[in-house]
Amino acid sequence: MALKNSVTGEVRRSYNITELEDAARLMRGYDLVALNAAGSGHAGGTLSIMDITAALYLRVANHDPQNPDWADRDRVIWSTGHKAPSLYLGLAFAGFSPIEDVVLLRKLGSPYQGHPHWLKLEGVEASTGSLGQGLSIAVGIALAGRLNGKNYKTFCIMGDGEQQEGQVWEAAMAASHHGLDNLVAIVDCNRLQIDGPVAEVMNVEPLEDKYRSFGWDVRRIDGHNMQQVVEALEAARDHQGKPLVLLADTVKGKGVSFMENVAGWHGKTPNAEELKKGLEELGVAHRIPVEVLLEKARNYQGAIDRKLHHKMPEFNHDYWWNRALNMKVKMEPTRKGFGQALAEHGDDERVVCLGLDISGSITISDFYAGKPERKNRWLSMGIAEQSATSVAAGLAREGKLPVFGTYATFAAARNLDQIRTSICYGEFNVMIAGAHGGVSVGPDGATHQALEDLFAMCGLPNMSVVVPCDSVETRKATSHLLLQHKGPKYLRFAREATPVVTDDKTPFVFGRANVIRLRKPGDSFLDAFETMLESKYEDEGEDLTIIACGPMVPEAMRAAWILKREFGYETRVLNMHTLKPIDEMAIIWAAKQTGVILTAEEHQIGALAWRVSNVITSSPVLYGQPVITGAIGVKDRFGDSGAPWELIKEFEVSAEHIAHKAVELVDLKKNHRVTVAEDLLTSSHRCS
Ligand SMILES: Cc1ncc(C[n+]2csc(CCOP(=O)(O)OP(=O)(O)O)c2C)c(N)n1
Repeated sequence: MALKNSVTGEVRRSYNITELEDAARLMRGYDLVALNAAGSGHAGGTLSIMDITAALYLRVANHDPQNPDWADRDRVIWSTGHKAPSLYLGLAFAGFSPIEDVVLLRKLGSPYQGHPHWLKLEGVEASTGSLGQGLSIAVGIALAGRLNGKNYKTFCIMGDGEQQEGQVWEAAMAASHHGLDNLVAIVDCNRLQIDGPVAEVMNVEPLEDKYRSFGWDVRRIDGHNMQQVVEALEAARDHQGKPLVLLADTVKGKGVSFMENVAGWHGKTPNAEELKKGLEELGVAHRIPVEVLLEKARNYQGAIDRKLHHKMPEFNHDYWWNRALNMKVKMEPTRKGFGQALAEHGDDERVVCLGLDISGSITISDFYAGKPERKNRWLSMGIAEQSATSVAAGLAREGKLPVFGTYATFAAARNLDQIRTSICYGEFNVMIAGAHGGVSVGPDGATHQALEDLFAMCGLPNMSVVVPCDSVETRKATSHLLLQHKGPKYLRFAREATPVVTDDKTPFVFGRANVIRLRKPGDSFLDAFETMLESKYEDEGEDLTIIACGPMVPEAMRAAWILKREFGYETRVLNMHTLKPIDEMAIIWAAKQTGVILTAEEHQIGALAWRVSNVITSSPVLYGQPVITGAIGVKDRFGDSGAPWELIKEFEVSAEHIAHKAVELVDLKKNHRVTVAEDLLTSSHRCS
């Protein structure tokens, strides 16, 4: 029985069915409060899994909150990482951590990341968030248990939509092949995923037959009948012979009437009114200190705000977006332009769009919105990025113009070999949308923040890579790549509302950079700048060049404003929207004419910086010419949960950071080049 003292073997606390039902109700209440305080997260699936969570953490699994690393403990792997709040509450109610701390969910630096990280919170067994990987981890842990002569059970919690990932079945095969009867899978069968009912997105049933044919024992249970849940889990603890899967029939949003069975509540959180109503319906309103919890969250947030404030380089004026009385700018999610272009060109019969269960959010569903006649060219693939990638290659082989997209990390990393071999090697006309790129995707945290995708995409022969700077440029880039450009193409854009800094008249030529110059600060940020093709630009003897791509272009423009107003420096901003093929001449001229090149990318430093450096160091025109370089970007670390604009500050990719670095570089050029270089030499000599 669970909650043991690992030293004495005594049971610390034993819950009966009524107590477990009560705990699950209360956990649901805390879940709603945490989601409300976070302002983002997953209500539906956290509520559907809560009864199983309570039974597992408070009664069935052997573990000791006083000794989280107890070698004999049962392991619980949350393959379905987006249900992290349920995991956190299971641990907290079991005594691993203070219950009230879960309200710090999804806040910057908090152990309660948007998706669980095993190094940040005791009791978390694995870092998950990319669906379909947990069962393989569980297989590994179960195999290790056997090798180490341990008797622990490994439980793995998955979603029913998640069953669409091929890796689940590779793991299922391995589990039975290795006879892992110390492994128990639990599938939260709530029958909904993001794009709608599982049966419509990509039918996974009959799951029972599938698992049986893979060599598993199978049991279907009512995932909300506590008696049945406990009995099934306890039997599972003693199960022998084969791996066992429990298919738990559940209701998404269980316990809150207006959330139950509504797909829209998958990734939504309750507002204050909905929270109040939800807590009342659960019958726990009087038992949860809501205000105290929310105050705790606000205090934590206050500390974050102060920390970030101190992290920001200071100038004489406040240049943050739309804070000054002038230089106003419109904000719009960059991803919108993608959907607009697909809607515009979707009548072309060659265009087919592949759905990967995140369609509304990345706007690919705009392709068929209000156009039922296009529905036959909307092909739902489910949560199966690897297969979809090769399906796209097959479609392209037959003359179609396939488009697919999802979070950039699942669109360009998980399926990398498929992109390489199925698409790039064959030079197929496939458009891949890496949506929600960069840290600014926000509170989902590191697993969902693509910061390496551009390395891989730029590294693939035949691949073209475009990183547009705003929603307007995203629309133009999508249109061009879709209909004019032949071959594999990767379009990377952000999730957040970002400044709109181009308009219909702004040139967009694939492979050709634009020069952006601050002319006259005024009411409109956009109108304060002049943008032209670099090939049409005449040198104006600027002090430096900032080369940027994606949402770093508006930041670079804002940096140019700071540099002009505070230091009188003139900046040439190069919008390098096409990363591959990169506009070499634009870089060479900028290096030659300004002598200072600073790159800015919302990515691990290098996708842009190293490509630019390569052009500079390998161009004979620049041999013997001093060029001072610097790079702004993420510095070899994983992302974090947090609000999008907080992360821009935390990861030091704001205009203020760009301007700060620029001053250092221009200073070197203007005054101290010799002294600083000598200092550097002397200090490296001392070190060696
Ligand atoms: C590899 C991967 N692709 C896409 C996503 C985005 N995503 C998060 S939750 C989800 C739907 C999951 O559906 P299901 O497994 O049924 O979970 P539930 O409905 O119970 O929340 C998707 C597509 C992801 N996290 N990982």
